[in-house]
Amino acid sequence: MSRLVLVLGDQLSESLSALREADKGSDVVMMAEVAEEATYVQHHPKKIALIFAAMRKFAARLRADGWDVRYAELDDTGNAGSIPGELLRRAEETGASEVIATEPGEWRLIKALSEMPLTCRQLADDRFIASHDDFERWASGRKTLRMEFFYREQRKATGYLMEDGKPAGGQWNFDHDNRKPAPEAVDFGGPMQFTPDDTVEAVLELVEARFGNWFGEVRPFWFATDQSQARRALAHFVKHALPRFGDYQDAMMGDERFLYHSVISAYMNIGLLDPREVCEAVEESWRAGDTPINAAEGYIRQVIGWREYMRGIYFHEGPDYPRRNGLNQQRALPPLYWGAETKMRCLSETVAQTREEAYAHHIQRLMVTGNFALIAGIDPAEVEDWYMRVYFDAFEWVTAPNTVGMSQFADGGVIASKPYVSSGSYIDRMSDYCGDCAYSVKAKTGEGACPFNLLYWHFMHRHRERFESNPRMAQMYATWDRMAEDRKETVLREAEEFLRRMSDGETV
Ligand code: DLZ
Ligand code: SF4
Repeated sequence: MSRLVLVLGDQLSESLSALREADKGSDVVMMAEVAEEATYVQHHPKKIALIFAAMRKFAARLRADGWDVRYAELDDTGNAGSIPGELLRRAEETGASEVIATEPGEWRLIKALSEMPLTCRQLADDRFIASHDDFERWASGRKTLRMEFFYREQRKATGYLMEDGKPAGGQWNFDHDNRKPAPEAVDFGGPMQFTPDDTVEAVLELVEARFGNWFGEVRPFWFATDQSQARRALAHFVKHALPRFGDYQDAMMGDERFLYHSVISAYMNIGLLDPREVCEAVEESWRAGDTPINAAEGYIRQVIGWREYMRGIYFHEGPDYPRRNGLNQQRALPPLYWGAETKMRCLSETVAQTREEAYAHHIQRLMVTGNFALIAGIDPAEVEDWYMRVYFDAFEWVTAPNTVGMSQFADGGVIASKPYVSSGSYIDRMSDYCGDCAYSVKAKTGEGACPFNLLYWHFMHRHRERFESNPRMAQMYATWDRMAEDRKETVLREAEEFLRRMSDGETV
């Protein structure tokens, strides 16, 4: 009897464990665009378009390869509207009584599959380098789960950038070379763009009709939607941007949204690119002498270190993780995150870019939108929902640890040893935003003072009990304590006033 092989919208890899396990001659592949996945968060329309277009092309490729694929488009009559519903419908249609799946990247769906009235085997998702067991072995008995040590294990396990058992270049991490401020000009024209073909165009029309009024522009749409395009985008990045990626990876520029970033995270996350092939391409460029070690190491660390570590933490910590609120922050996310006018240029640029591209790079996410939410006391669940909604690469296994843990310090310090907070001076050093801002980054108080300068101290003050004994924050508390009393009072009063006006819906 045939079995159903589930392929989800972020499992578009021919090497998928469920496909490897299945029998092309007798099993049936089930793929479905379903309302439940498209609406459980209001994803950016570009993200939905990317996933649906890539799903349609992947289904066509499997068919060409001889698979029997049952594919439901969102508007098909009979579409059951959810993944379990579609599996049941296809089971009835084909007589299958068993489902082979690759474990989804979200607790919600893992649970839904395990509760179905069909036997569903969930196989390991071995597109990731570290298995759950590998991560547990690494985590067990450790007092802290810092990324850097996990990353070193991953380097040893994969052998990337290793020479005679030692890290190439004599050190594991070249991050101190990777903090150059924004350059005068960028000599990279940005990620490779693809003109929509008929399949993509049909999806764009569907998404415009169904989700066009959600946050985010669907056009222009230029993402890669199949493996061969994604590979070309990767090669383009490696050749033209990677050599400078390291130097400027933390810089931000108003007119250069992509700087030297690869913008391939979503391709990896939905399965069009394998993380190993990405690392191999980067390593090859370094071995050929085309890319310096700080760029190659910085990039590979994001893939085998940071990305795998995020997933490891998500599964290690359990289903309650995305809703943790360790600092008990309760303020509502202000409308400026949805594009309402703000005088803060760093935020208006980052949100405008996010709306148009469904993309912002890691420092924009961490030190602009994330930093502001943290120092303004926003409820981390609202921040997490925002990140899930607005970015093309957002899936809970990565977004929850990145937002709740790393960016909002709401997991009680599992991921970060101190909160990622800064005043305006960090943004000023790393970007060209402050020059054209209505606020003055140099002004610490008074008319026109940069809100980051006020809120930074407000955050430190209101969480003093939690952070005062943290040695990495001692210096900041010493600086605060040296300030004159009346100055401290002014800072806190102006910060309160700013927060009140923001929460009252005034343009700030
Ligand atoms: C994100 C997403 C969206 C928007 N739509 C679908 C869909 O219609 N069908 C599908 O199989 N998968 C979709 N996905 C991806 C799933 O939400 C994803 O597999 C889970 O969140 C687990 O990571
Ligand atoms: Fe952002 Fe402050 Fe700089 Fe304005 S002055 S861009 S608010 S950091």
